[in-house]
Amino acid sequence: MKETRGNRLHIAVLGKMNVGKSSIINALFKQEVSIVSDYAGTTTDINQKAMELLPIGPISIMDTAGLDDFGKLGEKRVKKSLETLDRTDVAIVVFDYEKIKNCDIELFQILHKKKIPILSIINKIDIKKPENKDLKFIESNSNTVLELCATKDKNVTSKIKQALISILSDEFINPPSLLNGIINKDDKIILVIPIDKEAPKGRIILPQVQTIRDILDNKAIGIVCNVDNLNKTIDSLKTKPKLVITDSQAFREVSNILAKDIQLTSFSILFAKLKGDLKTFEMGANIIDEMKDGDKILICESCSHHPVEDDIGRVKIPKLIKNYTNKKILFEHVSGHIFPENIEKYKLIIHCGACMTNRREVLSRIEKANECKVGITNYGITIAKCLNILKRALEPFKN
Ligand SMILES: Nc1nc2c(ncn2[C@@H]2O[C@H](COP(=O)(O)OP(=O)(O)OP(=O)(O)O)[C@@H](O)[C@H]2O)c(=O)[nH]1
Ligand code: SF4
Ligand SMILES: [Mg+2]
Repeated sequence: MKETRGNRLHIAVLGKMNVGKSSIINALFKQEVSIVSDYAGTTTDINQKAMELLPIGPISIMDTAGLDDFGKLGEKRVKKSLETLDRTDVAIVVFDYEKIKNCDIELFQILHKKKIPILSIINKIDIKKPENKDLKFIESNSNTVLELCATKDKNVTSKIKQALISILSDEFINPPSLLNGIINKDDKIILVIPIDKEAPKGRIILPQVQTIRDILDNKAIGIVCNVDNLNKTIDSLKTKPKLVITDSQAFREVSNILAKDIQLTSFSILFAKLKGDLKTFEMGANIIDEMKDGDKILICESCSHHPVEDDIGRVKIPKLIKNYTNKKILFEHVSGHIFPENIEKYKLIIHCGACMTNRREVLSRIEKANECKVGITNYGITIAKCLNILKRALEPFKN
């Protein structure tokens, strides 16, 4: 789906001349977005580029002219740089070892007044750090501070993404709704909810409740059924449903029953989108194709629910992967807010649906996995992959 300019997270990169603003942008995207030179005043106009910054999503980055530019032309440039703040969602303020100037103090004042979250970056730490009192001043005025060397640091992208994830407002971290952009008013949506031994007595689980609420919020029509009466349900409709959402456990059966022209996905995949990032999770699931004997997979559960017989993370997923790959794969499990430091030893991390945690935590884990070059995916995507229906299950999100 094409994002409008208004939905993009707008990031302004500001600071004095020559501190390395353009170098940081180039290091963040690993490409030459902006011209860099040792001449103070290289960037003379706003350089605004629309980019994709996974797992955060579509962003618009604004490189600006230095705030200590001088002369008639310089003052005009400073004015233009500060005008970006009217459309800025988060500011990256760059410093090097040079002393704080009035323009830095004024910038912080404007940002505080506009309530714009601030990531301050102290650049060129390969040369030296600013004085302690300046460091303290920067820290006390920022939401978070990073120390970097834009020209040599290998992890600039990951460090900046982690920092952004930690300070962005919920509005940018959480997608507007579960089914946003997928369903429209009056669409018929069938929900397949098998009542098996894992289903809690007398109620339905949170992802299903949330999906029903989302269907109602979108003024669409929700129809709930079992796998056994899915065919009868479809036959009873005058027009075909826009989408069928099934519990992952019934994915194979539902996929076999449904005509190919009816879109199908699972609750778990909806939650992969809501709580994580579909593109990253799809790439992660495709790593299953490359698995070799002895490779390790970390199963990561966000809460320590009581493991039941046939538990999805401990029994079902390992079994599915074993059948799909025919390899001897080793599985380890963690639960709760624990996320191991040394994830490099894993070939893949499979995250649960994360219904009891927030997207910020999952995004932060995705970024840690990216940093260590370890694949990451989630339960629903893994199940669809191992049942050879991932392409179909992701189709509704690709329109
Ligand atoms: N040693 C060192 N040099 C750096 C670092 N980051 C940037 N530079 C150098 O600093 C100079 C200025 O970098 P730019 O990225 O053009 O700085 P800028 O803030 O965009 O500058 P203006 O556009 O002129 O305001 C260039 O020569 C860069 O190569 C760093 O971390 N360490
Ligand atoms: S947070 Fe994860 S482990 Fe806990 S119930 Fe939800 S999907 Fe299962
Ligand atoms: Mg520049």
